[in-house]
Amino acid sequence: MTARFARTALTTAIAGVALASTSLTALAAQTITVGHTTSDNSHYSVGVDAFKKTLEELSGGEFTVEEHPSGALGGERAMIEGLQIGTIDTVITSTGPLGNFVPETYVLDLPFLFADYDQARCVLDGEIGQELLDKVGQNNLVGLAWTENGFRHLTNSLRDVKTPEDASGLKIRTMENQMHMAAFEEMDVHPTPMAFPELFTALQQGTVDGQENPVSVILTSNLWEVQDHMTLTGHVYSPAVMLASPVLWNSLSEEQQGWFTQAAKAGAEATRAEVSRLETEGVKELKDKGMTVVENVDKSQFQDAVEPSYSVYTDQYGSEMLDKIRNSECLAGS
Ligand code: EAX
Repeated sequence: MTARFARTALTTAIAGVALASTSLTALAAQTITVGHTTSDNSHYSVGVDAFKKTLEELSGGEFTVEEHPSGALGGERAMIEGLQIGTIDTVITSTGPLGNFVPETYVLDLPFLFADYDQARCVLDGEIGQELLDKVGQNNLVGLAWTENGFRHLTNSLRDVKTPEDASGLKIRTMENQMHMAAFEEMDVHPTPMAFPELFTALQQGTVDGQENPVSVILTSNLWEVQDHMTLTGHVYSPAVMLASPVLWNSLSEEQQGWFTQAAKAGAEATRAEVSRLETEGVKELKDKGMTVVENVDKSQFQDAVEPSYSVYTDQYGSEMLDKIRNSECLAGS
């Protein structure tokens, strides 16, 4: 073999290896499923876009992300179960059904616990939020990051609700969450727990009179089509969390896990920005679509009405976590 021929052969071989490894990377790009119940123009979907972009960038294309919105993979409770057995990779869910899996998170579902977005975000981004994410991690789930659903407001098809008395007797769909149900029972409202994907039809068919959700959900899941009356009760902050399957998580290197956490945080940031935008702009849009919106609500009346529901929490779980939140710097001045 001449030296020249050998060099050419070597170059060809190197090129071949380079080509093979490029196509191997392309072949090996792992598709990560993300499930959520809201629509593909919701605040969660905005978060998925940021998650996808960040994860693809950080991993240099090693991972790609496929969104399954609108409850295509089931309701939130069913998706959480899917994570535990490894049939779904990641999920964005409200804390609605989460307490059934991680009871420590119920504290976040207490009505009127947070006065505004700043307080809630501050608690979730701090030590308490991390402690709760760690608890999630002890229950065959992985908590990637706290994200956001938003303050929940009451809607119904029958009448304007200005006071708790106006709400009395209404049949309201709630999430499958015992703290929310307890609060509504105190208001003499009949709570009907139901998975989100069943909600639109239930409202349409009059199985329930109303429901409660943040502005973004009411707007982007078209609930305004089947609900005429809205009251800005803001009766409870609805946290959301991005969860991963332990089956996925345990297959990742530490470096890869870091990419997922970072991407989930980027997703949460984008979601929060969208929630904030829609909190005001969305109300205007809902009015344009024909909803009557009771905006100036005497929240203290609603707060007084639901206050006894706190004992449902403290009787079962004590008051340590609740006191920790109330005494945290995030709530100073409220
Ligand atoms: O997480 O079930 C609900 O009402 C939730 O707010 C919704 O699915 C978004």
